[in-house]
Amino acid sequence: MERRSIVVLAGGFGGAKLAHGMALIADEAAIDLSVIVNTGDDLEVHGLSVSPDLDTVMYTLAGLANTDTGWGVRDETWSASAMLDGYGAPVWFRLGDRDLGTHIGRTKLLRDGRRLTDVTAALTHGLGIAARLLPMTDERVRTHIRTAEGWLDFQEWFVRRHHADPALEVRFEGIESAHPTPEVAEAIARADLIVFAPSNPFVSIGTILAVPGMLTALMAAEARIVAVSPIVGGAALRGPADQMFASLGGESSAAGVARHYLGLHPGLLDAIVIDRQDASSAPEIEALGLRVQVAQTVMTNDAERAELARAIVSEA
Ligand code: FO1
Repeated sequence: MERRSIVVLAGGFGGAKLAHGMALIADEAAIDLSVIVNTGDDLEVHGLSVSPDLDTVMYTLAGLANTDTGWGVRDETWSASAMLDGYGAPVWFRLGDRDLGTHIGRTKLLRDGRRLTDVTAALTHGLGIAARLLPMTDERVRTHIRTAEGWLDFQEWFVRRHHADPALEVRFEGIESAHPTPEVAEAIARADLIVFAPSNPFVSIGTILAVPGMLTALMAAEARIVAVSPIVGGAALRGPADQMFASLGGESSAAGVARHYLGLHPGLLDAIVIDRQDASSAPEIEALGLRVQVAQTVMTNDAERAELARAIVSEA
């Protein structure tokens, strides 16, 4: 079988699960997998560079993910955090002891002048991951959310305030100076299929698409582009995507997701995968000019991750 290049655009939780499904079928389906990951959630904590979405995808692909929290490493301990708390350092953004090793390693390599892309390659190599994990850009981009209280850093809004404040506006600080990396541009150009993971359309996939040149690269690609709806039965499986449709505009539904992406660029998508629960909205989405595939998009175990990946790869 000829090998196929699959490119997945991903945020954290949903993106990691789908990327893992692709990795599970990589041998049987002869897939070379590249995952382009949102870095707008990145932050500095205790002087360390933390890349939450890259790490969620990385730990998931390495079989190290903490499935209780949905972020961080499994079998985690919290001794360093307890010490920091004792020193009066803010610990609302919790870094476990094992996770700290990643951030120390990343920060050292970045301070040595290496690009985030190369640092990520070194970390994934260290964990024995076969897929290519590609930060969307090597430049610093930081997502900010405007609320009734004013502008908040992404993690301040998401973690510290539990994304309870309605998001009134989103901005990506630094995005004007960002570029897709050569590795990202090359992966998109030679892809056989490009997949938008069931991640947040505003602050995960939306951040990646906001990198100047990204939409142009995607539109120029020969590959078909397929989105997986992160909205099932009108609600986000996890996180604030549904609330964000309500406060930023649009409809929290599979059709709303399709309209959102087509609103960024007409013709951006060729197809959308929606959950069985939303099967009745297929005609409405087909009327937008998209092919619709109905599948089980809720992934509760490895078999369901692999099954969804197989369904998506059939779109190539
Ligand atoms: N999410 C939380 O809800 N609470 C935390 O304390 C927290 C710490 C954390 C540390 C490292 C990391 O890689 C992720 C972490 N996350 C935490 C998850 C993360 O902030 C969000 O889930 C993503 O940014 C949204 O995709």
